[in-house]
Amino acid sequence: MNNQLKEFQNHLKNSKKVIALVGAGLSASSGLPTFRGSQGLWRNYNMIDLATPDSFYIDPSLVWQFYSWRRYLSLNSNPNNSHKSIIKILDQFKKDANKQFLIINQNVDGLFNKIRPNIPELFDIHGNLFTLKCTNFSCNYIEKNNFKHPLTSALKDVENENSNVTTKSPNFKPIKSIDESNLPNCPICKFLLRPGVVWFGESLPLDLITKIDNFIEDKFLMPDLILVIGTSGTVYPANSYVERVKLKGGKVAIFNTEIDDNILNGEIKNTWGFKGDAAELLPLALGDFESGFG
Ligand code: BV8
Ligand code: ZN
Repeated sequence: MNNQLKEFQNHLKNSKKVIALVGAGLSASSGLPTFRGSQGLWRNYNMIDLATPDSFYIDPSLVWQFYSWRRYLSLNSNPNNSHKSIIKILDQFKKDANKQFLIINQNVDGLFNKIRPNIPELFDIHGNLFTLKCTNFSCNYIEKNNFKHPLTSALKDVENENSNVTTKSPNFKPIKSIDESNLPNCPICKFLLRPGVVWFGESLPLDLITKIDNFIEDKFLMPDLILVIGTSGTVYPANSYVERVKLKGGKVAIFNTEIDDNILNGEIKNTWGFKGDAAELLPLALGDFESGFG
């Protein structure tokens, strides 16, 4: 780890444009389940199957109970040292007008916002659990930072049911069927509200996509480095940014509990790999940035 670390820190110190691409592994140490591996289950459902417009259309009661549980977990979790390390580095970069730092956040848990509510350099590309949107096409009601729990009394005992459910094992207790009138609905048009997250098959916020494209494709300042933290890299288009930074000559630093040996052994060009819990690794790898890594 140490010569890779020294090389990485040297490169970071001389970098002018850096992207941090973060995923569910960043919040794992805050107690939030990741999508893959054994934690990817909620009750007897694969979380990925629930995060689709079709699931919501077919069974809004089930999907709302899933998101109510995720809101409950996130409301009761705090950012960990990996979130704090990333914000610290961002603040260091912001002190230098010739430097740029961008956080591409795949997580919807709002944990960065618990450190600081509005961070212009933080792009929540998959939305946020605490944003609510109306499902009525002709109504554009949207509510941000709704931290109310439960959102309706029918959702109230979701957390009790689930608090004792380990996300590791399927839970065969029957899931309540809640009538749509008792699910969150729009204060303007009374239609059903949905979580303000991007589901599989839905496009990401176009304004963020455009800004990310411009950030990567800027001819005057190419990206020097992308930090790939706690993500399996399975979700498109988030996963495409790594290759795009490499094509621009940028280097890659992966922080993950699972890393291929060839990366760990330094066999992959322009790619460093640091294996372990991001909450422990990031303070080590980024901690002394301010002092220029001693
Ligand atoms: C789109 C919000 C087009 C909801 C999320 C076939 C092939 C390729 C692509 C596709 C395909 N079929 C469909 C697609 C596209 C699809 C996709 O990528 N599917 C995947 C599953 C194959 N993508 C989309 O649909 C996207 N939209 O393409 O639009 C379009 C254009 C125009 C018009 C219409 C459509 C939308 C994708 C967004 C989906 N929404 N989240 C919610 O959260 O409920 S994504 C969701 O899954 C999460 O937000 C997260 O981003 C993602 C999970 O990924 P990770 O974050 O990487 O988490 P994961 O659990 O996988 O991995 C955790 C990692 O952490 C692991 O590597 C683990 O080792 C590591 N780890 C664990 N603990 C730690 C750790 N590391 C460090 N420290 C630790 N302690
Ligand atoms: Zn409405």
